Amino acid sequence: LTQDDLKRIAAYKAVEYVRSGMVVGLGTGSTARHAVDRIAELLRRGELSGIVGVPTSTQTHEQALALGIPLSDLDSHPSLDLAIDGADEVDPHLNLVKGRGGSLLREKMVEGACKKFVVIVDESKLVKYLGGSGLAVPVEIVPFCWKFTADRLRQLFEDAGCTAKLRTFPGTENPFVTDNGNYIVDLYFQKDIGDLKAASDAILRLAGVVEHGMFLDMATTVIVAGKLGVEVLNK
Ligand code: DER
Repeated sequence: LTQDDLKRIAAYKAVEYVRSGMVVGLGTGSTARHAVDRIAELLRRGELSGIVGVPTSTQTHEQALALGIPLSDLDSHPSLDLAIDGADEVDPHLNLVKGRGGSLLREKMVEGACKKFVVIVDESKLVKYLGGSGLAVPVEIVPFCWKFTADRLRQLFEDAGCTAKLRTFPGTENPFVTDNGNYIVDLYFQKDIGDLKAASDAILRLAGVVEHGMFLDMATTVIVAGKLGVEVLNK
């Protein structure tokens, strides 16, 4: 079983939660991609009908459009039945890090507006504490004086050995720009940042910050596909 097989297994399991007539948040990334494909397949086979998809990125919008999934948005559907999306990290309390694909703002808006948020991961995403994988916790910031904001973010977590790095397009010095025209600063921690709610509040208090990639107390179900099988974790 390759890692992509595990992603597909988790995604197909999540799509079992989709009922005909639902408004479904469509996630972004290599795992969520399989869920979007599966929903389209079941619509084609007539096993699902009347589904409306609300995409969490232009990337997912294009994928779903090409597959013929009827699409809408939060303005028309302020409350969704279900959202399915991947994650970069999952801690034991089902708190998440998301956003390494750069879509965290629209993901958090859509997934914050749904009754049920089903997260799909392969087992490599499970961590003891957020930031624990040594990979980034993304923060979406306005481009104006981004150095100032990046350094304020770094100072917030000085005692956790934080470094802040502007995300650039791979192999270039050009800043990555999100679907919303903003930049992303990736925060790297050497130690556990402890109280996640306090960390979230401190980040969001900085005027230059738009949103961060810690999804606290948002997932209702996490489906973990591993070599030994699939585990369904409920809040
Ligand atoms: O960038 C994102 O928020 C993605 O959903 C990410 O959290 C998971 O992407 P992956 O399924 O490609 O690992």
